[in-house]
Amino acid sequence: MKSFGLILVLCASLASAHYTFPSLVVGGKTSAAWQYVRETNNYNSQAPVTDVTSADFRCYDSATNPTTSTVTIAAGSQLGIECDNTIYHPGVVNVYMAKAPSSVTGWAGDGAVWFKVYQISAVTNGGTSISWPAQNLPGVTFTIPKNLPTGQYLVRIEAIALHTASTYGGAQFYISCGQLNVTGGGSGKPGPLVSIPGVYTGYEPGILININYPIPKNYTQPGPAVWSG
Ligand SMILES: *[C@@H]1O[C@H](CO)[C@@H](O)[C@H](O)[C@H]1NC(C)=O
Ligand SMILES: *[C@@H]1O[C@H](CO)[C@@H](O)[C@H](O)[C@H]1NC(C)=O
Ligand SMILES: [Cu+2]
Repeated sequence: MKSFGLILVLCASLASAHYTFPSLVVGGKTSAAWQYVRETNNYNSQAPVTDVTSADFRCYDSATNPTTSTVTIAAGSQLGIECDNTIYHPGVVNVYMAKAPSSVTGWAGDGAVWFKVYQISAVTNGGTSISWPAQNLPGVTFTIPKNLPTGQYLVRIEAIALHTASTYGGAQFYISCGQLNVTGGGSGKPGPLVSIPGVYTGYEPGILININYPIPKNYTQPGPAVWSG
């Protein structure tokens, strides 16, 4: 319980403890901040979203009305999504994508169009320990599925911080949406498809959870299974 109190104090006192995901890494090159990522409302405050039902749970950009460029990337190659800090808090990561009907510029991402392409979960050990492989990473890197159809996509990262998640609405979501032009794709059928918001109620065992005591025996990653193509 001692370390739980310490984390709360650190969280409240250090704005630098919070983070955004403003850059993409394509072909080993890191983009400028907000070049290919829609500028989020928290670009300055870095504060999280906590209401999983709000419209801002999707891309967190209602206040910025961002115009963003689109980066071209080949299916089967690596995409990085970089943090402006590190993923400071204990928690997990999900990355979703959604295919735009035509140009992704200005496309909102409405409807059941989102599928998961990557996740970093927790490591449990029958109740003796729990660890968070995403914690302190400078960002995430994953492969755009080789069979993903060619076209334009939104790519949405959510880093879920769980240090204050033991009451409803306590989990903190750090969110960004980037714009991708995927080339050389295949004929895969991505799924399961979900709506965002809508994918979570906030009562999931991996979202409403006390990670400190008792130490969770198991951890259930929020959201659908990863589509790997
Ligand atoms: C997407 O990539 C194709 C193939 O390289 C290119 O012709 C097209 O202009 C690109 N579109 C955007 C929006 O970057
Ligand atoms: C652990 O597994 C049990 C049994 O399936 C489930 O009820 C519980 O919600 C899980 N706990 C977490 C934190 O995912
Ligand atoms: Cu915090």
